[in-house]
Amino acid sequence: MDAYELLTRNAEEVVTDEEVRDLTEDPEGKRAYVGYEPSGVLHLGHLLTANKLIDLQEAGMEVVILLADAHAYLNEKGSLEEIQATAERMKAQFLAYGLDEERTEFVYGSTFQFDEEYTRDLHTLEQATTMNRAQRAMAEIQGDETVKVSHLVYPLMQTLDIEYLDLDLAVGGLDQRKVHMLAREKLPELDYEVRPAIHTPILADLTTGEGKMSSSEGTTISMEDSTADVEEKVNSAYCPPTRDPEPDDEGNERENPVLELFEYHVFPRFEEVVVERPEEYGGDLTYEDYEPLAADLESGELHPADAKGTLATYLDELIAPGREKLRELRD
Ligand code: NAL
Repeated sequence: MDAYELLTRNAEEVVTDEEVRDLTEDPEGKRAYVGYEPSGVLHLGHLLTANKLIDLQEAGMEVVILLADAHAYLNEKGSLEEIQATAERMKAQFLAYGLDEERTEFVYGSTFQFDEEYTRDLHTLEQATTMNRAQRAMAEIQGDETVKVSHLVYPLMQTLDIEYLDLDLAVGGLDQRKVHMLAREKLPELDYEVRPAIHTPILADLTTGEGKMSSSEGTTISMEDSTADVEEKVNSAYCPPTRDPEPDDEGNERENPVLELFEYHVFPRFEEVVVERPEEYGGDLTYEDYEPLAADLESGELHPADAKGTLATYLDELIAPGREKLRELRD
């Protein structure tokens, strides 16, 4: 796979394609970043962007993971000390998941975000941005609770971080796109450069196929889950024999979350997927790509129950090293 393909596969959006193409001319040593508000346990949402980071490292890029402790504080996730303790556990799980230690740098936001020059730039950015614009940039990240001033400062700091970490590429889930668009518009006003961005999709809830998979509501899978937990969650997943399920009775859009997990979590990390079946049910099926598997589910060749059993096995293998790490940290 060439660098352009590695950077863009499974991405929902690339801003802009031309800028990302330029980057892939010579990716060796270029720096991509992703930021996370620290949380104690990684779940499939974190791991989707982590898969993209692994792609970038394979293409020769360096990855900077911003442990966004000050951002988590602004977003009311606890005291700064609590948040930092959580971040250390997060770091260990990322490495266990398969990020290349040589090509991964972890940075705490608070190590540079309280510096004088940064603070001055932040105030300049505050002058340059309307409250309405900042609020819209934050809407997808913060949800619809009461908006505090801290929630408006948050996207401005995320904008400045792109400059202060000296990065060539921003990576994030599609929920970060409005912040990245704000950054593209505002950084030049401070005479800083514009950076391209790659956005990964937001996957649907496992049980309903609706809305977005998250740890706070609905069902996701985390590094804390046992093998039995993974099996149980995947077995109760919504999995009609189609890629495009009909909307539900209230008109809510639905996805097939089992197929999404194969596409975005399993195939990028395994050379092949084997569905084990007894001879009387047709014997084992082997897939090297997502498309034939999805086609077999649609045609009836692959039964949803077999798809689920196989998915559970592969997801369990992906989270096993992180689960082990968490256990070690606890003992
Ligand atoms: C991501 C987050 C916070 C600050 C960042 C700064 C620079 C680059 C990426 C960053 C976390 C992200 C979230 N907003 O919703 O988890």
